[in-house]
Amino acid sequence: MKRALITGITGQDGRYLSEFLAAKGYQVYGLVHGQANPKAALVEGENPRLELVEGDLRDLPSLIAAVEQVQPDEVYNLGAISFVQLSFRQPELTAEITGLGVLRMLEAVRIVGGTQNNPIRFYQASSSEMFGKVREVPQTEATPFHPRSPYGVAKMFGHNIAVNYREAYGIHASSGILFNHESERRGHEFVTRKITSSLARIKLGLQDSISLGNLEARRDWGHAADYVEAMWLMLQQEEPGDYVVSTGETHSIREFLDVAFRLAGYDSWEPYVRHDNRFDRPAEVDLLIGDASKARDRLGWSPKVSFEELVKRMYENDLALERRSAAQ
Ligand code: NAP
Ligand code: G4F
Repeated sequence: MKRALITGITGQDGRYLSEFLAAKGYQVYGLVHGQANPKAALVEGENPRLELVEGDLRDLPSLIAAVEQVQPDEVYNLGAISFVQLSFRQPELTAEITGLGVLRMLEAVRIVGGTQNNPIRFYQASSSEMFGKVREVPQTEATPFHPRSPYGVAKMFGHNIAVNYREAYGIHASSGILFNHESERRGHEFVTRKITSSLARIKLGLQDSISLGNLEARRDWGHAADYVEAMWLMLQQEEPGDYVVSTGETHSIREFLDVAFRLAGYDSWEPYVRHDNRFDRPAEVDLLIGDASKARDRLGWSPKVSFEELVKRMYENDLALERRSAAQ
């Protein structure tokens, strides 16, 4: 039975990846940080094949201990401060966890190493946010980086250090340059979930309006359950590498609002949306659209959930959740 260690197990992607790997027959271990982390019980309850281990991406000894304890075949490094807006307010913490955390996890893998015949394979959760002020459209693995946030800068460090450990120490380290992926499990701070959960509350008469920042930004949005498959496929390749993972479609926040409000039975979202400059960013990423040809050709990967289906799933899930909590 293969063994996988996932950092960021309590996050959106960690939860989908642990279920995906368990279904493939893996014994799955998830790294949980903090004292009495309130999300630990949730993820344990969701996946009976998941075992939790303690550790923090700020603390190398705890990572070495976790890798020694688990003896994984594969490590998926998903843990991060992942909210771009927070990274502007807490840039040092972001650099510490999202940037240096990658170096620490790679060091733990290098030091513990695995067996000679079966060295540990490593996945790094890189991000389209590294493209930032985009140099070309669409973006590929060869597009130069120009990050626009402390988060993007930290991810660029993580990406480059993974490449360096691959070249310097021969570690089987792959980076997935994943474009935005959302789901029914997306954190409420991200714009898609903020819209679908607020819309569900508006529909039920529990809320009057949604306050948002920049509506013109464009993102390439897919479903997280599709994207975790690409992570796994990267680690099954003979040779490690870097892959863009995206849908190849881009939509503005306005278009997301159009689809969501139409699905909820409204003619227009404009009466319900307010601009609040607290949600504007000091520097913005205006246009993300990925070219995932390499992932399609070498991994045989393609996204299955369309933009419309993604919005529908998120809205319907939030409507059911809000109905349930209103009935209690
Ligand atoms: P997420 O929901 O924000 O999850 C982040 C995870 O990191 C959480 O489990 C969190 O644990 C953990 N974490 C935070 N600080 C930590 C620390 N000091 N030590 C150990 N773990 C820590 O993010 P996601 O959407 O699942 O994304 C997964 C990864 O992919 C992240 O690295 C993100 O930056 C990257 N990514 C995401 C997207 C996307 O669109 N979702 C796109 C490209 C790249 P607690 O919740 O318990 O604090
Ligand atoms: O949903 P967002 O916060 O996601 P963002 O910044 O694209 O980052 C996500 O995707 C990255 C991949 O490209 C990941 F690496 C990262 O970890 C994260 O998962 O914001 C999307 C867009 C931005 O342009 C933002 O300015 O929506 C705009 N926006 C407008 N109003 C808003 C809001 N974003 C948020 N969070 N809240 C608003 O009220």
